[in-house]
Amino acid sequence: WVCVVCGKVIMRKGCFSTMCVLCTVVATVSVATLIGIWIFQLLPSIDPPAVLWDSYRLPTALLPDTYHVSLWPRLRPSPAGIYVFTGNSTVVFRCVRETDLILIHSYKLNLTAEPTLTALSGTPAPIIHSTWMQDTTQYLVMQLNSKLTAGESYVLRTEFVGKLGNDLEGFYRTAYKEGGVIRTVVASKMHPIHTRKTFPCFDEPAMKAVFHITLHHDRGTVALSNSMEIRDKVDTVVDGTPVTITRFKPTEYMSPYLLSMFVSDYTNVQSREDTLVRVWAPPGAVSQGLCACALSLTGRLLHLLQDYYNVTYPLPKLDQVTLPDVHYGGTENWGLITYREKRLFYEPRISSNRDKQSTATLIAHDLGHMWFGNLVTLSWWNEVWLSEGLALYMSYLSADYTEPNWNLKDLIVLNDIHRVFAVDALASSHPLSSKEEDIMKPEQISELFDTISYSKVGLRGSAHAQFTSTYLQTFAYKNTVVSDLWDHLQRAVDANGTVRLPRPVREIMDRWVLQMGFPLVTINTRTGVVTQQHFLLEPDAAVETPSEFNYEWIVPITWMKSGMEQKPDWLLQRKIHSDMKTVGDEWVMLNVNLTGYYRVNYDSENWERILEQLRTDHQVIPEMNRAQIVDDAFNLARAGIIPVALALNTTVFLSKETSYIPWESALMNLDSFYHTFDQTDVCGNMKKYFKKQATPLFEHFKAITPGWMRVPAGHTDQFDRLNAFRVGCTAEVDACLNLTVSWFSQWMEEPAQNPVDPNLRSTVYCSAIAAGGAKEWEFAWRMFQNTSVATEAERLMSALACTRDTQRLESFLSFTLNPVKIRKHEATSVIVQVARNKAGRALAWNFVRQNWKYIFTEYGAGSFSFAELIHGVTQAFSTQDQLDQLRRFKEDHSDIGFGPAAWALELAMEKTKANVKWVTESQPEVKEWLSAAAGRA
Ligand SMILES: *[C@@H]1O[C@H](CO)[C@@H](O)[C@H](O)[C@H]1NC(C)=O
Ligand SMILES: *[C@@H]1O[C@H](CO)[C@@H](O)[C@H](O)[C@H]1NC(C)=O
Ligand SMILES: *[C@@H]1O[C@H](CO)[C@@H](O)[C@H](O)[C@H]1NC(C)=O
Ligand SMILES: *[C@@H]1O[C@H](CO)[C@@H](O)[C@H](O)[C@H]1NC(C)=O
Ligand SMILES: *[C@@H]1O[C@H](CO)[C@@H](O)[C@H](O)[C@H]1NC(C)=O
Ligand SMILES: *[C@H]1O[C@@H](CO)[C@H](O)[C@@H](O)[C@@H]1NC(C)=O
Ligand SMILES: [Zn+2]
Repeated sequence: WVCVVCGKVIMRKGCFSTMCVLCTVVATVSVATLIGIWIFQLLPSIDPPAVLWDSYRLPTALLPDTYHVSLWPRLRPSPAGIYVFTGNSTVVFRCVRETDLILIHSYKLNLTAEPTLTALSGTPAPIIHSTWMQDTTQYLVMQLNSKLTAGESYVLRTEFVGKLGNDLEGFYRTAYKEGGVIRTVVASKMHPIHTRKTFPCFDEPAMKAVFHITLHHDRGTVALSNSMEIRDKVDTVVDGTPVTITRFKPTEYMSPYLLSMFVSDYTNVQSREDTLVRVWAPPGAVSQGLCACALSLTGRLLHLLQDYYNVTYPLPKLDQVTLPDVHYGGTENWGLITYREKRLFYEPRISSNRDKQSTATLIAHDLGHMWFGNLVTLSWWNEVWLSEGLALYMSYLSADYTEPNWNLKDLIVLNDIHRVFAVDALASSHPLSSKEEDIMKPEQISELFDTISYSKVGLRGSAHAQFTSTYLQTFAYKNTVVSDLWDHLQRAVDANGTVRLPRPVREIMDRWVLQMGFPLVTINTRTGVVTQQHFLLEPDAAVETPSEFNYEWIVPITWMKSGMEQKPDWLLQRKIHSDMKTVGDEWVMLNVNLTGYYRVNYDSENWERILEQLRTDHQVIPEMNRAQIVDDAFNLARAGIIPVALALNTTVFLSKETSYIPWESALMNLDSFYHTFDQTDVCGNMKKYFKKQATPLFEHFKAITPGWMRVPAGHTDQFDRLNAFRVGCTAEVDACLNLTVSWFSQWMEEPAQNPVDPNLRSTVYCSAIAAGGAKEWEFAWRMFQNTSVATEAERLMSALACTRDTQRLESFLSFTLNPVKIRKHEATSVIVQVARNKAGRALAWNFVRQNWKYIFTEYGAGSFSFAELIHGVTQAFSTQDQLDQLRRFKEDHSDIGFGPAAWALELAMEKTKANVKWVTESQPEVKEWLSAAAGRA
């Protein structure tokens, strides 16, 4: 991120002026807030349980040192017809406080022998008097006949059998198809609390230990784990079954959730410098070269991160494997990262630029976790946003380094900040950090991760290598709490000498982290008075979360005046500041380049001056702020703070705008505006206005890329071109529609020769299918089933939802209940895509209502993102009737519940309520504005 005060950035060197520190700091928060949406279940305080095994947190009397774990996944069903794995585990733990009770996490495991306990020293150990499973808190409990001695170490051995399900959690099985043959793969996802489903363990992030893993697996398959395999693999026969036994070197000292195991017949591509890097995939994918891009990116990123942090990657190897079924992007297991395959594969002829960008940022994110998260781990899940935030910041920073022309640091505004703003402006939002005791139960921990899609989180800040490096070095192999980071930041500030912060770092940060939401800063240019207030999309909404800071923030104010002149920056520390010397006839603009996490409002004269500047020469205002002005205005209008006509006025300059970022921001706002109002009588004029604004952009790019045939060199220029095309087709510019139809029919005539530029494909497919009929749809469906390239499949799948034929949409929806047609992890996406189509909105909603029970009980959270589903399906709700339906939906299904979607449902109701109010109140004004605009056309 470009830090304003320091001007240029500065990839390697930190900058430590006051404002830069604040940039970092405030930026941390912005992500952070998004991550804060994980943390929603604020519970009444829990009474201390009467017995230890009723507590969701482990007692600290026993601390693990090492584990030896031996597992055997069985790829043929047991006589009872279920898939299982068998195993045994030995854990050495220290007793730090005497106790006659052993509590160790274990869930859904059946013991196949009595656990045995011995003392490491050889002296007699207490006898295990009784053993039972405590399912609510997920413990294996062992009551001893006498106490363990403080200072002694003990060895506990267990033997067990567990289910090798296809639920994508813990140790599980999945399959991929190649050359028409289905092959089984055994994978794992322990993060955040599934290690306990694999073997009994102290399953909390602060319970770090060294793990020695051994895997029994079918001959001819390859087994992988976090550390390097030991060379002398053994082929043997156990219980009449031929197997290979692979042992792995001891892992680093690490949290149990970072474990990973993988058994497959995959092959790999590899490179070796200091670290052996391998990318594993099905043999066909590897031989097609789909992993080459990931391999080369990984090598470069690993280098960069080690230099940047000045901390070596501690393992001798880094494996990355692709999985066909997962709904997350990647999981940062130390030394064995797993990815969703379509996010990792890259095929130059078929993948778009956006695919490449997403691969680079994803790898960078998970590599960033090798330090933030794996080497240094947050003590408890309530503060997990910090490692996510830092990993995210690093993902942009380092992806930006590998692809300097991509402008990634600016794109973060679109990708992340706007999304965070949207959620965090609701009264039902939540602070970033919750209290440790509020996140206790397994469901709560899972929910933290369920509502986020890792790729959506963003973090900005100025370069911060200096203090992150000392932070990492100080806390390597340890656990931290967030205040450790503030202390480090404070020390860095103090050590610099030239920097003076008006308040301690922690005091500034607490306001951003411990209270939800963000400020709206208002400047009155006539009086020079600057104020801040908690910004709420629905100002009358009751905010139930109290804040000890009274919703006051310490806000870094950056600003510019006409002619790009930049003034010294300062901190808004109170609700009111009455002395900003800006009075004059020139326009004033705050939050230059959106370095601060706040929205801005002005007095009407200043708004008018800014609009005038946009009309006459919009490029005087930085791109990022052109985007932000539109976004702020629409949100302020929704909150009833400014007239909706003013928000619409901020879109007038678009007819001259050709840059990607402002257009993308405007599109997001206009799109949601359009969907909110498309059930009213302003619809026709709105379409006309949009078409009028979009046509020049379409024509501009058509001209500079003769007939859309030339791909511009710059990354954002390519996005620009794509956007222009998309805008053109969305606005139904005839030239655009004709082009898509003709390309698509060319393709239908010669399916082996797809004439469409990969970057334009999503738009072309969607618009051709919308315009076409059964023939086009069937063709796309066939291509969808036949393609082996995941990104192409995804494009086709989205496009299938674009048809206007409601019967077809209905049957497409029903396919989501049949995993043979639509894989489980794609189901959410299909339903949401259908809901985005105006013709499918009601169908998708009915479908979710009717099938909720089935969806909820049949598809585990591992394959279905319930929160995303609710959010996606209700996004355009804006009528009283829809609000009533939402309420009824909540009542009707209270018996089975909503799991991780419960909060999404609350947000949906709040947002719908705000929409209803907005549409009702502003419709006449919108109508008048649009008919005047149509008149001007
Ligand atoms: C705003 O960001 C742009 C693009 O990153 C940069 O070129 C420009 O210098 C920045 N403006 C200021 C005032 O920092
Ligand atoms: C302190 O910060 C300034 C301004 O960012 C920087 O130029 C200087 O090198 C820093 N000094 C030290 C000792 O880190
Ligand atoms: C564990 O035991 C229960 C109860 O006997 C049984 O239903 C379940 O199938 C067993 N699980 C495994 C993986 O064997
Ligand atoms: C890297 O860290 C080492 C200590 O581990 C330190 O001596 C060295 O100065 C650091 N290098 C840089 C460039 O900060
Ligand atoms: C919007 O722009 C029109 C035309 O320039 C102007 O007449 C009107 O006052 C503006 N409305 C607001 C609320 O700014
Ligand atoms: C775990 O126990 C050892 C002996 O201590 C056996 O040699 C292993 O075969 C066994 N592992 C499994 C998976 O059963
Ligand atoms: Zn992450």
